[in-house]
Amino acid sequence: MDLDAITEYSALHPKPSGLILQYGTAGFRTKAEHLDHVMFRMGLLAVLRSKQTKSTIGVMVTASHNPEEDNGVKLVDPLGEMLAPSWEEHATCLANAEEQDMPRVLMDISVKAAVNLQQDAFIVIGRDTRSTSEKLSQSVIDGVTVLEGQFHDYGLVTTPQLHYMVYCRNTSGQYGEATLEGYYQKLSKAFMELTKQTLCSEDEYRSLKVDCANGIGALKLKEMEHYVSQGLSVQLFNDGTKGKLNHLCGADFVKSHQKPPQGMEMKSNERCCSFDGDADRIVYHYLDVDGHFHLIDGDKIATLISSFLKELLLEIGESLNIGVVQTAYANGSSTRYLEEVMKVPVYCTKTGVKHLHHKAQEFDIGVYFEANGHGTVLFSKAAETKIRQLTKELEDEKRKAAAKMLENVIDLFNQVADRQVISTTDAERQVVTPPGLQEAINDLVKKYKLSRAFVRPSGTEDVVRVYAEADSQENADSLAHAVSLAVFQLAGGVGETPPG
Ligand code: G16
Repeated sequence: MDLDAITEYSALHPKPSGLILQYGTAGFRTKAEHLDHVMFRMGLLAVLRSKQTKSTIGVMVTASHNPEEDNGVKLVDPLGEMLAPSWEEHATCLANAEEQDMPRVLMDISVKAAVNLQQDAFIVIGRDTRSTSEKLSQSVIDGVTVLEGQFHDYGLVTTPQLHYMVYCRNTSGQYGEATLEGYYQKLSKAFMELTKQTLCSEDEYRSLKVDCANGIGALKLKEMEHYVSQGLSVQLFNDGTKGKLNHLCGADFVKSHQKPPQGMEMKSNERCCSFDGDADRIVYHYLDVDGHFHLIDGDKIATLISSFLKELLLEIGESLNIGVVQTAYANGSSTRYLEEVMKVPVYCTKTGVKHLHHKAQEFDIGVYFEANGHGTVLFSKAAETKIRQLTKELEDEKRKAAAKMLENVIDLFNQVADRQVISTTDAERQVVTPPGLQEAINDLVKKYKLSRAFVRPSGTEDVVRVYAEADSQENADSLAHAVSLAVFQLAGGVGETPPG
């Protein structure tokens, strides 16, 4: 490690004094102007992680659903999953090190993590459409090159695309070809095969209006459109030509406001969906004949997918186990439905794709979705092998067709993964500190029927999130407001009191 070069280049990416940042739910996130040093340092860290794992590591520059002014960075581990927790700690240490301590902190990490510094390193980099992303990804590249890592810059890509590239490269192309063309080919082939086997041939099932949140999803869907055009006809809205990223549109807006995105014409019974800023969330929605808005969020998507998979397994006559993983945000009715009607075991983890993904790996087939639209289905290696084998061995036509459908589902799902006053436990459903807050929430919840509420510090924005459900929208709103006031009073809220 050339410590002099590190010191010299690090001075070109100075850390604003006093700034302390944390590797949060999905990496570092804050105002873009505070991130240059973090990007440079994550370039350095990615090289160390690559040397340690002897694998390609990904670096994605994005702040996803956050406002346009924010930016962020997350590292992608060898199998396309989120960075290992012990390395999140190294990332936080390195991001917060004072300038003069940088070489020492890097050496400490190398020793602690037993990094062989002689090993080659390869990093792939991607970014979203934020105006600050290009310059910030250049700072990542500066960090990579100063440690003599090799890199490939994929430029503008969605977060799932970068995860895919990492996984492909680390499986020597077995998972797919590490190019955008390879990504579109793989997904569209599975999608087209699957739709051929279902009742999707009628036009009304084939058209989809897509709210692209004015982000990268628009560019990439335009590229992908012709690969799937025979099975799906998409109409793009909020494609970034005029609106602002994530502003009054996109999956986060639609989910949290429970209303249609601006900039999209919706007629009754048309199928619509929304992406977020880096296109790793999707929620569906439609207006019914009376013009009422309905949201098909992650909870409902998980329910539909697990029902579909259960039906296929039943048809094949295979007893692979299915588990569904949710977070505290999952609506209580969806959990009850899955457990009591579908008879599928449901587990709850902390917010963050990394937590859900980890739990979902325990099953033959693990379905995980956050209510906000992040999610996928994981097949264990053994389950995948079994299913692929059945497509060849089964003689009964119906069973064989069901096995083939499952095989296409495997290929269709991109299986790679993903304040501080308040602390929580029980998968973030119970507050531990400040004292008295959980009791206050319990008292409020008792006043409403079929109600639940919880609060937790966000890991991506400087806010406390409040969740509430009850037997009617009005009661849920009123409970949410009462809980917000309790948070404000007991956890030292700043600014104006939450409006009713
Ligand atoms: C990220 C994470 C998600 C999480 C969301 C909100 O999403 O990947 O798992 O649900 O942040 O997290 P928090 O409530 O801690 O702010 P994204 O789409 O912004 O990357």
